[in-house]
Amino acid sequence: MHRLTDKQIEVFKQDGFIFPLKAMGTKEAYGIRQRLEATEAEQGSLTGKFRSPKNHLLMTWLDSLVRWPDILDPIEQLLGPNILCWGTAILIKEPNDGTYVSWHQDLNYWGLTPANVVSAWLALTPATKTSGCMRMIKGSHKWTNLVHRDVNDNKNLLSRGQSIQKGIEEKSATVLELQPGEFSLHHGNTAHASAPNQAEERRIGIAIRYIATNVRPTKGNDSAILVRGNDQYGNFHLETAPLQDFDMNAIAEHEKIVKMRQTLLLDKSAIKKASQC
Ligand SMILES: O=C(O)CCC(=O)C(=O)O
Repeated sequence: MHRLTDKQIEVFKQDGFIFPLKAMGTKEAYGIRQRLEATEAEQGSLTGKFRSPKNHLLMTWLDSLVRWPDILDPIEQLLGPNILCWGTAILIKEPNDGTYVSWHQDLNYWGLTPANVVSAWLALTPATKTSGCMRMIKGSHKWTNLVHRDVNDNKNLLSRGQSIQKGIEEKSATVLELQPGEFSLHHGNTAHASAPNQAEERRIGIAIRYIATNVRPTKGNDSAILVRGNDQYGNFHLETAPLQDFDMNAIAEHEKIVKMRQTLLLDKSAIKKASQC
């Protein structure tokens, strides 16, 4: 069990993020990368047709990852014993493909309140300054009313190109470098971004969105999967885990849930892809 120290919890409260934490060894991370790449080989690009915030409903290896004890234990220290996973994002930047993530706060558009929301971002390949790892602004989780604007750009991995308009001092950003098997945790209001991958290898990360069961959806009916404890609130439709990769029931569950999410997060004009981040 990897418990956070009191100091680490304090750093999270002050800064709005913490890294690097260890989920697994490099061999195990490589094993997960192989499962991911086998899925890509069988099903097609996970950033194209199968880009989805609910891939954990289709892939058993991803379902295991959202329940990974060495990730959930620190999450429990931050969110309490009853935890839902609201979404996952498979975030791949190919070498020199130019894709990036603009500065944003997740909760600006996720439609969740209160802000008991923490993302774990697990590296499956080295996430370095060169490969386009995340950058974050310390203390920005306490900022409110930051104006975001949707900026249309196909290279932006965000669904609507949501971007903070002003107030970010790039120079003050912390660079969250991670080795395979390591992860970071960030609060739902922490301002973050990432630059294109200029390394020779793919940059592969998996983001897992955790919420406490007392969180409520503010934009209509929403869904999540219980990963620890009990759900005493019933604020979310509870999703069903896949029994096998891409089996018929899993595909049907995924389709139903993704439709619900798309209508929640995207403007009708912007339904070009399901939102991941
Ligand atoms: O993978 C990235 O570079 C950015 C991911 C992100 O914005 C997130 O996990 O909230």
